[in-house]
Amino acid sequence: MAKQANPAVEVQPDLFIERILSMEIARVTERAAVSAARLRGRGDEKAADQAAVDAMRRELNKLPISGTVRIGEGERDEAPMLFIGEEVGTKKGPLVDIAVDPLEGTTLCAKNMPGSIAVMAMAEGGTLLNAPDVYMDKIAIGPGYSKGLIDLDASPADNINALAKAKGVKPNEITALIMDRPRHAELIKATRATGASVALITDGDVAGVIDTTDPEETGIDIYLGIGGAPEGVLAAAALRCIGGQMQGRLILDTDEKRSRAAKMGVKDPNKKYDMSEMVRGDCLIAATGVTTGSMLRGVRFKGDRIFTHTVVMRSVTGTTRWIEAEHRQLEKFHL
Ligand code: VTB
Repeated sequence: MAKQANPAVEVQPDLFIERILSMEIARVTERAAVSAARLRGRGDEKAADQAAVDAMRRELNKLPISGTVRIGEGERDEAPMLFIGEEVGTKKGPLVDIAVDPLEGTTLCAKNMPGSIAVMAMAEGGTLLNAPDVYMDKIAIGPGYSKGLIDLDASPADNINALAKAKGVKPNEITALIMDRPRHAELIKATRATGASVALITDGDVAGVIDTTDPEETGIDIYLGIGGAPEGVLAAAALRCIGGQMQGRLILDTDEKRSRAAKMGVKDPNKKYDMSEMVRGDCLIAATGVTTGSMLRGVRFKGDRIFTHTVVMRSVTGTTRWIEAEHRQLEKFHL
């Protein structure tokens, strides 16, 4: 009788590891979120960020991967931990690129305002854009539209009108999410001039971009404007998993920034990146709520129990998992 194949060994080894990692990655963001959440509302952004970084690094180093941080806390000389280029993991596993923002929305956490998250992405080795910590001009919409419907170089009016037409609504039924910054005064004016509604956020544009993928739930149709480049790459990873369109351009407006970017392999400082160029391979992304936001509930502490809310997305299958976890406060597990 022919020997029965063991399904576990039939799976391509890399894919198999990646499936296991989709649970492990949740553990990493859960721990970072819990550590940051203990410092919610204390007015100390640095302390909250540091707590999240420490926890994320500790958990990352337990993962069976040979990881390299591509998007991290900063460049080596300014970030002692999770700096760009740092190697993480047990080094016994697949080569992967890592993008982290242990506390996205440090100000939101320090002020105990909605929407701070712990977030990280993992992609096949050598496939994540090596972006320096500069600004990025971004545009994003959710899934279901023809490719090229919106363009970073088109005017807000052209983009809003094209989106409204494709959605079958009037421009005044479109809502654009923009970060509330003086640099966006013209953009906000031009967007409102189309009749569209503008929703402003003070921080946290990874979640802001993700909001475009579920307009019925979030009320957001399009993301426009300038935020951090690292946050742009993380958002691109999420959209690679959920679907949608995104473009970004690094803002390299000084010689110093251009030379930093060049050292990281950016050949054309004016390049417009499609999301598939920011994240070129298969990826996984996880985010855990620190303070409650549009997408995730914040960490809740109840007696000796801790409750976390996490989303894990995987590009290979397009699966999105929502994980409600109940943890016990155990010091030996750093909880
Ligand atoms: C951006 C945005 C982030 O900080 O990096 C922003 O992408 C910094 O922009 O989501 P400013 O210099 O204008 O404050 C966040 O809002 C939070 O880290």
